[in-house]
Amino acid sequence: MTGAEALLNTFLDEGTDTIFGYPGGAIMPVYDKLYDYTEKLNHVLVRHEQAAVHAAEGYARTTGKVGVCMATAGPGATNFVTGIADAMMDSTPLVCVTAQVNADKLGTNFFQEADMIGITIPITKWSYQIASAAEIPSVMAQAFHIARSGRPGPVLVSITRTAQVEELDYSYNKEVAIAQLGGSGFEKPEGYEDKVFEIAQWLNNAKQPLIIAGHGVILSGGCGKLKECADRANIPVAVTLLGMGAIEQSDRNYVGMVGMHGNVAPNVMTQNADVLLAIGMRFSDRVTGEVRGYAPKAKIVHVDIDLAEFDKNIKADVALQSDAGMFLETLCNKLEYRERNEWFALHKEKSEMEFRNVMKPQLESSSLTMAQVVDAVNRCGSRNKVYVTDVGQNQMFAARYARLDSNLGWATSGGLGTMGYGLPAAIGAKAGNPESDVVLFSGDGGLQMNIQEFGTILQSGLQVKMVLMNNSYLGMVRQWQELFYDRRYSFTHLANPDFQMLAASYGISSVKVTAPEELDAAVKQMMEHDGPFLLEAAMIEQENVFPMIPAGKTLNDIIFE
Ligand SMILES: Cc1ncc(C[n+]2csc(CCOP(=O)(O)OP(=O)(O)O)c2C)c(N)n1
Repeated sequence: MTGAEALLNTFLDEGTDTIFGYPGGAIMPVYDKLYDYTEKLNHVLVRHEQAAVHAAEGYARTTGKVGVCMATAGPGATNFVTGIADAMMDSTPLVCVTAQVNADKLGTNFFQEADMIGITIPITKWSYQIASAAEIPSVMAQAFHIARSGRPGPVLVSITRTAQVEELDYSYNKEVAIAQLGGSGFEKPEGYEDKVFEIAQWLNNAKQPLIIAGHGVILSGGCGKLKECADRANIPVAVTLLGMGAIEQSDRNYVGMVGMHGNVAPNVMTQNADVLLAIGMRFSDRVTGEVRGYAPKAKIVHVDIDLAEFDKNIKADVALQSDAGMFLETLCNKLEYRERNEWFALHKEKSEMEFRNVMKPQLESSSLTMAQVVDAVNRCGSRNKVYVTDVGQNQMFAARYARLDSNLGWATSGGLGTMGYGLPAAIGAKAGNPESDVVLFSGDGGLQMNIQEFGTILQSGLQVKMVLMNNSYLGMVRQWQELFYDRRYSFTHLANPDFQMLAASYGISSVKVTAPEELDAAVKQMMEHDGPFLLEAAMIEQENVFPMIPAGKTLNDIIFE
């Protein structure tokens, strides 16, 4: 078969059911073969290559599988860059395939030649250029393995046109290909059990221990073990923005989300903990605030699969390289139950204070708030929901108020904070979860960053439920201008189109709400509608996300207004 056909067969051999992509000259041999594969492979035609990557991210994050996207050479390939960088920051397993000019034309500035290896080295786990068809099966097997193993991340495979049209004898021998990479995955090193025992002793002796669970817990499949550990030892568990879903929010040990716009209790508890166990998280600046004042009383235990994370932002007293799930499994039977009534009472006190001072006023406000919108969606419908957000205030309100149904029910752009992520990621999430209600929360700025993807919804028929929180501002930047730049609203007001007319032109039904009392009926209409739907919530312009830890301040410096 040809290299093009071989490439498609590697997708099938990897169990890929959906590819997000966009064709062009250099990748035409692959798209030509795809014409014969539509029964076996679902291809979602996006409207911009950046969206293909975000869609693959949304798919990966909400299915636990590797996301796959495909583009042509040159501008198609360079349009991937933001998405790839986003996936790298958020440890999202992707195989991104881009075409390249003929092998004998490499380096000649041939039409649509862009050096994707050079461009993507810093933002991929691995990147490789295939110059001959014979390499395709083994390189693709390696690509999928690298994307999903260890700390997951994006892999870029650039395939020359030559490799696509050449013939090869196809066989897919994954084990051999992976063995060629060397290494055997993560295995417990010497002394591992002793170190885990020592960590367990610290936790058992701690009066005020806190676990902070990050994305790594979800990626490693460690959520069940996390709950078991927390139950067994009676230790509160906080999550990061990307760790949302690692533990059920209704769990008695769950204390909320940490960080800049996190809940008060877990931030205060971080500052008062005597042992802080951070698992599968990287102490991002959005989590720690000013590092010099972070967790001043705590012995810090950092468990992560990526050695490079240790002592990068926060110096740990004990750092243990491990798969999060494997660590939790090893830890569990070493933990002992301790009463920690005062410690949990602190959580209760701070949560009630936050509810009284921030959440209740937002939920009961007479003008429409983002909190009310998220809350109304939570309350509607009985099917499993998957929440996807864009970036900005909408994202932080969603994070603060969304009630998740599963550990894969949440997709958001954390590390890179990429506006424009939401709409395509929701499309990918829906492609991967046809039985779930996929709900997007987006701002008016972020929606317009990839609004061309309405066309993808039109053509694919994917029933994404889109909630547009329209405040006619780049809200999060406006908030910072109000708080830290003397209310000089420099270029943050947006003159917006009529979003309902725009949606209608793509065959998307919609409703607009302007007052809290209209919300429930509109959300019900959206959820019950048999098709994609846009709910536009026209918000007040001045709404701010609180509590907040201003940039450069410590977790002690939470502001409420
Ligand atoms: C691609 C990109 N450009 C710029 C920013 C900086 N930025 C962060 S939040 C934000 C405002 C978002 O506004 P909007 O989408 O309307 O959402 P809101 O904050 O109002 O909910 C901006 C401009 C970004 N994160 N990503």
